[in-house]
Amino acid sequence: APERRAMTKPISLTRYLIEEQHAGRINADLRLLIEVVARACKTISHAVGKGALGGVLGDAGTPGAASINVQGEAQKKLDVIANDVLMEANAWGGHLAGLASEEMDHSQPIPDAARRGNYLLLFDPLDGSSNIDVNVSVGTIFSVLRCPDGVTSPGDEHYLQPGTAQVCAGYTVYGPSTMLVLTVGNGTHAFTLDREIGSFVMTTRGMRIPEDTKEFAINASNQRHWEAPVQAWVADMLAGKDGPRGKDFNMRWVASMVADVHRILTRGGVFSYPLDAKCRDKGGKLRLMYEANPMAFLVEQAGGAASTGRQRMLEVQPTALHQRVPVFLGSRNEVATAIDYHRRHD
Ligand code: AHM
Ligand code: MG
Repeated sequence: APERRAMTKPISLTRYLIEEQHAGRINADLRLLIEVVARACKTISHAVGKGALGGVLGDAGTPGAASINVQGEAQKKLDVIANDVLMEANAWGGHLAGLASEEMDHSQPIPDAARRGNYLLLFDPLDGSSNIDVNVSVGTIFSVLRCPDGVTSPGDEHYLQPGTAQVCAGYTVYGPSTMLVLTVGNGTHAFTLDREIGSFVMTTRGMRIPEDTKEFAINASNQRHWEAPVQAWVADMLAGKDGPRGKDFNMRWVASMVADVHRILTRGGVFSYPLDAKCRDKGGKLRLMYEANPMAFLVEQAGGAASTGRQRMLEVQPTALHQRVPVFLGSRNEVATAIDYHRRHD
């Protein structure tokens, strides 16, 4: 007789969240908040997937008058659509005291007391949007904080909590398949969107980033603008087997942080967006609250490390909602090596 193999049925995101609630790790409000974000990401996934057929590619605004966001960057149509979808979905959910987006100048409190909850949601609605028009992966990144006690109408200052205060972080990558990667502080787990059924199904429980790696991600066109420690670190990797590192390295750069971090969570590697002459005045290129902190939480929960090069990312005390930071994250031993180069050069 053919051997009967024990079938372990994959669980849905909904079931995973209910189990976390029963284990006392999240409450019903946070569970429902994550469900609302996941539902919004399905809508964004659908819009991204339509591509040119949906008329959603290209710049927002009118020809000759491109719309510019708070970061001083031209907005893509899909940046605006993704932001609207997330705003719309979350404003009436009842679990938030306020929300903040990379695409909006200021955070927004939830005005209606009947629809107000205790959490603060931050998101980058469509990260890597320079890749939209060329059909390369983009993503949504989000982070959840608690609204400070007694605050009913949170302002920007109430979001300025270090990354260690995050109660949940995640991203959705809109790639060949759409995947949601999530942590509520109990490991990092990956869910793949089953498009026919319309639900996220857990496909990896407990992602683990290998401690060592031979793969790095950096925009090498900025090389001449980097600081001395980064110059030395990358030069030594490029020197390969015969150099001080004694091994050959490979390089990958998607230019969508979500896709680069997803690769690192899947097979290891180190991602870096250091200070350079172009972004030094701003403190870095990537945003602490919408990009660096949620990714740092996910990476640490998968056994990796995340740093500014000089400080653990999650311990940075934010001073502004749209603050930028240098980023080094991924395989813990390689991040430690990058930190070591900073220590030696400082
Ligand atoms: P965005 O939020 O405006 O899309 O910018 C962030 C993106 C990251 O996804 C990516 O790592 C980086 O910018 C790419 O930068 P570069 O264009 O210098 O390669
Ligand atoms: Mg971004």
